[in-house]
Amino acid sequence: MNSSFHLFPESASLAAGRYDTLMLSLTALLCVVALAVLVAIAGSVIRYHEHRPADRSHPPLANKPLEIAWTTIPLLVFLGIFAWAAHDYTLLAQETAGALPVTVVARQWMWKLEHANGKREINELHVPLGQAVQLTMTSQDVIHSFYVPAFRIKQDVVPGRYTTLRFTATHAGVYRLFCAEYCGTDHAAMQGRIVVMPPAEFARWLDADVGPETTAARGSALFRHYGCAACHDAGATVQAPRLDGLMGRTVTLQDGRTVTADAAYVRDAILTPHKDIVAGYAPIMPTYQGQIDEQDILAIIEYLRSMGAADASTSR
Ligand code: HEC
Ligand SMILES: [Cu+2]
Repeated sequence: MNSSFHLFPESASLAAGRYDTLMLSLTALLCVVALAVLVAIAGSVIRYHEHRPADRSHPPLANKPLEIAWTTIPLLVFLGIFAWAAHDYTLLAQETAGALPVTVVARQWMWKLEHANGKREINELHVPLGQAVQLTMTSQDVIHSFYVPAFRIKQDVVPGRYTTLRFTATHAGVYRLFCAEYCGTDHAAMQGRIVVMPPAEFARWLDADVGPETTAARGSALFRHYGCAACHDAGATVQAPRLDGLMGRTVTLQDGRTVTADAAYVRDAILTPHKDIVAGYAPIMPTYQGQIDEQDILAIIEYLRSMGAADASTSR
């Protein structure tokens, strides 16, 4: 990073390219409109200057086609811009199959990140160049916001729910990560770095000093540690649903509603088990509210995911 003046921050992701195009197009359009208004004002000032002969009778004038045109054309143009921006925006939250999963847990005042192989980082995220990365984020205290100007991405990180963010870095380098939601005394210090590396170098980095367990393996151990296995594993004497193949499946609840088992559903099942009861089962699962932290919940979800995703046709 050099100190010379930049009108825009560096542009280092696919989203950055998309948003810059949108932003510049919008600016260009506004310039055209502003210029047209300025020309009209300047023209009128000259033409109707006090000392110039001009028709000042001001006859009423109606021109329906003109009025319809200047109403509908801008309307269509701005609706078009809305559709364009909305499309770009949805791309950030869309899950992609091949994306590299990274979990993010924010707290006052740091970022805790974990890769699927169990490698953890604090205030620093290493990612490979040119590969999609999928962040699943939550907060263990207040609302934070994950903001990387060079990637043109910003997403609130909210306690009690998962938000996602997807990006593909397009330039190797080191970029700044900020918290963009005022979150207390040291909010300004809640900063980090995103390190974008060539894929081979990233693979080496990812495998170096990695802990003994993948996130899924840690989740599996936690599944036993918290006693989940005693009810949910095959052979348990308790009547509880098997959880393999759960992720992505449609679950029918006791009150007749159906929900898709995603990360948020599992999190709720663990913390507020009495909210959504699976059809055909008794509400005997204990709540783990206050006993399990966000990173452990994410690890259990990763474990459930590793037990196979459902094929979309199975439901119950
Ligand atoms: C005392 C037995 C028991 C324990 C311990 C237990 N559960 Fe459950 N769990 C159940 C039962 C019974 C249900 C079905 C009724 C319901 O939805 O509450 C269930 C439902 C679930 C569901 C929804 C399943 C589906 O098919 O939609 C998930 C996910 C889940 N449990 C995860 C866990 C996790 C993770 C743990 C450990 C942190 C755990 N459970 C601990 C008994 C238990
Ligand atoms: Cu913050």
